[in-house]
Amino acid sequence: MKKSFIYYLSTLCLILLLSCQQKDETTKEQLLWYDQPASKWEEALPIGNGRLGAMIFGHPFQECIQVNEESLWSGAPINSNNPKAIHNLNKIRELILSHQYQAAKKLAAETMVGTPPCVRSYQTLGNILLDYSIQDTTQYSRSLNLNRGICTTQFLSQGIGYKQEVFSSAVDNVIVTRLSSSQAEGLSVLVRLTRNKDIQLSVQDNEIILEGQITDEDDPRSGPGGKHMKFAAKLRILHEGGNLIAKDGGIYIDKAKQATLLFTAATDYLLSQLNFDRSIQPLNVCNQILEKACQQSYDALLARHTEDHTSVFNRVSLDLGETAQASLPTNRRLEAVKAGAEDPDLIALYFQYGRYLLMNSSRTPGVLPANLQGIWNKDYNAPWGSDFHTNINLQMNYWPAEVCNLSETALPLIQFMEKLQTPGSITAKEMYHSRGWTVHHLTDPFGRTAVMDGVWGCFPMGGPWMTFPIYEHYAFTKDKKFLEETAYPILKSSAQFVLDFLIKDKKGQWVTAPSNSPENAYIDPVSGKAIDITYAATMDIQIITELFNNCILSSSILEKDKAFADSLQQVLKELPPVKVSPSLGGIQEWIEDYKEADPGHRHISHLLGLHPGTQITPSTPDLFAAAQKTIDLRLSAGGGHTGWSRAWIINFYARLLDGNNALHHIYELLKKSTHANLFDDHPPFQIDGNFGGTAGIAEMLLQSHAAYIHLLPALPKAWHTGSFKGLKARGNFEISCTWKENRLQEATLTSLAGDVCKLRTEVPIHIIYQGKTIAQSEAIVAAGKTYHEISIPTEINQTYIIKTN
Ligand code: FUC
Repeated sequence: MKKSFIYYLSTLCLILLLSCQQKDETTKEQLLWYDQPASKWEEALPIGNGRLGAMIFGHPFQECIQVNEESLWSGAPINSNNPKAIHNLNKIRELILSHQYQAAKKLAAETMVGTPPCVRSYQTLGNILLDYSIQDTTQYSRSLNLNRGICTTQFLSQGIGYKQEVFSSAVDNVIVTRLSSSQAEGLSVLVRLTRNKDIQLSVQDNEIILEGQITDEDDPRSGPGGKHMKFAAKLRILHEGGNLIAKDGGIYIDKAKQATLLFTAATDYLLSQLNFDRSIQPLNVCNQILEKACQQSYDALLARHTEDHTSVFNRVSLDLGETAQASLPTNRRLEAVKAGAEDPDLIALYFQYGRYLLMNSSRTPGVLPANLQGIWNKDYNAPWGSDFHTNINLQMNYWPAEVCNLSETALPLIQFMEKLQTPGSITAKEMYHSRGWTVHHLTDPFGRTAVMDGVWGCFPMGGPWMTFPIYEHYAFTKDKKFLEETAYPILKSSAQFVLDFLIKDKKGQWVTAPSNSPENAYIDPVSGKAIDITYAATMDIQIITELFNNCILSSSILEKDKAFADSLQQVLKELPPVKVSPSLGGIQEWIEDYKEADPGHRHISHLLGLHPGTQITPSTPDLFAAAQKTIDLRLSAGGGHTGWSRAWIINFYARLLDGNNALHHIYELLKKSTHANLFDDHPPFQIDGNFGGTAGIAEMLLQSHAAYIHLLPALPKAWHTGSFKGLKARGNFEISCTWKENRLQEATLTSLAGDVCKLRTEVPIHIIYQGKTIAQSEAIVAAGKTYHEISIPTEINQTYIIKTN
């Protein structure tokens, strides 16, 4: 590709042009853009509609659009609860409580780990390949417009201009690819659909049809093989000018002016059964979707998609200030950051990209939550199966959902959890003789809830932890019907599991056993060896506290189940306290002050109470200070080395009200754990870091977990001037805010539920409603610092202006 000054100028003009298209007055268009095609998958650009995802390479000669359908998984439902578990549970507990950890671990490995212990993998659907009959190009650019959800590739070749636009429409349930040329008869391209495994392909007139069924091999780790999920995909070509010719297993578009490719896919997976439903004919589903979509012109498809996408995406904007790098291609901006440059606008782009990725991997028409890779996966055997990991990763995926004004993205997770209660209650009963439901450290779309992988998978608190986003959905939306009909039954059932699972230790405290602090180990004082099995790891206590508090609050809001709530309250009093480690000064991770086996471990589970939990705040100064110490210790021993671990650290610093350190770790995330397409690099690609990073940025600007809304709680020095629009706070408040020279200027708060609003700021403020000042803040001191607080009753759907004095 030629590079010259003129080329750069023209590319820049192109980008400016792109970003001006359909510009909403208040929203600066967010673009990822490049002057080279993607040379590998981690440089390609993602689109999605919650169900159909695609990665677009933007290659001018041999384009590859790798496609996914969210439910296309290998494997099948299996009850893999180890039948020996229940007969050995008491013995394992006795061994643990008498500190015979090695023997406990051995017995747990023999009797608790699932049979079989592994899930299979989320799989790629295949590739749409486009071979253009051209050799060289100039003025190449490709971009992803986050506001509109459109990926555009443009270039010139021998005087002809080419443009490819791809979007995944949630409204019409199709991926639309528009190919156009600047000349009549200018577009000649061979279109193919490929997959290496388990399919049959056929071409009929203007359609390429793929039908398949995943065939799994027998595997002692993953279970019996067989003919499993059925799937189909269909691509229809609508061309303007020229001819279509069947060729090389695909369709050659010969000398057209432009063409529209409509693509859809389906499987016979049914969420309500967590299983295949053989009455579903995937090809029929594809036909129905395509017939409907074909009734729309390309312009109508585009307009419907854009309207829908922008209505969700444009709810939030963020301006952190710009530097000269803002006009560079995204990969160069990232390289500059890796070389030490600051680029606040790249951070704003990263934030918006996280929102974009969440809305495109977790919304209707999709039914499943965002997995380890969202919905984007190129492999048949993805890293960790691209599964739903429930000891941090799936939880992290949903941290931005509510605060970033994407409440509906939480619904696929919540619906999935509703269904998971069925196998989860079988696990609770068969393994632990408990009521309620749970899941251990991972699951798949077939609802595997047993102990998976190995002894470190003995994490029965996975289920209770999974319930946090359900209560958060209520706290942010104040939807009482949702609380009553959906949230509370799941929370209550989870709490019932905990009640039955808890046992008394020798001190008379309620404890979990077996337990672990996810994937970490300590030095067993008896054997001197690293071991991971324990009782009442600090994280368990914090999870139970959050869950029980959420249940107690729900019961009081719904005015029901008082006796049950009282029983939870009683148990809360008898849990071991969260302690400061006498030897280290940080939060103690284990029930005893054991020596750490891996002081720089990526999981920092014992800080769950700081984030995402609500138990460690400035109102608990000793724990607050110890949490800070914990992070220092982890970092000084090399912690934070995976993308998601770094992202969690950003959230921790935000909650510690330390904006400068939070910002430092945003830059570390960009420098060490980010691909050229801004995908998080665990390594390899894992999407949780994107979502955790996005949530962390929001958490620096607005917090509401501690019974008040804290405006700009962790603003770093370097973000001296900026603004955000449309973030959400608990209580269903929508908030916009501007600041200048590191000082709050003005904020507006719209009350969408008419709740009482309590605000905390660093500067004195007053509130104006209908032109009149209705309240003045009062100074308070918390954690040794002066803040200003104000509390007002609000009217539903009314906006209040917050001004500094
Ligand atoms: C947990 C983490 C790993 C990885 C995996 C998918 O097991 O400890 O780092 O993120 O999930």
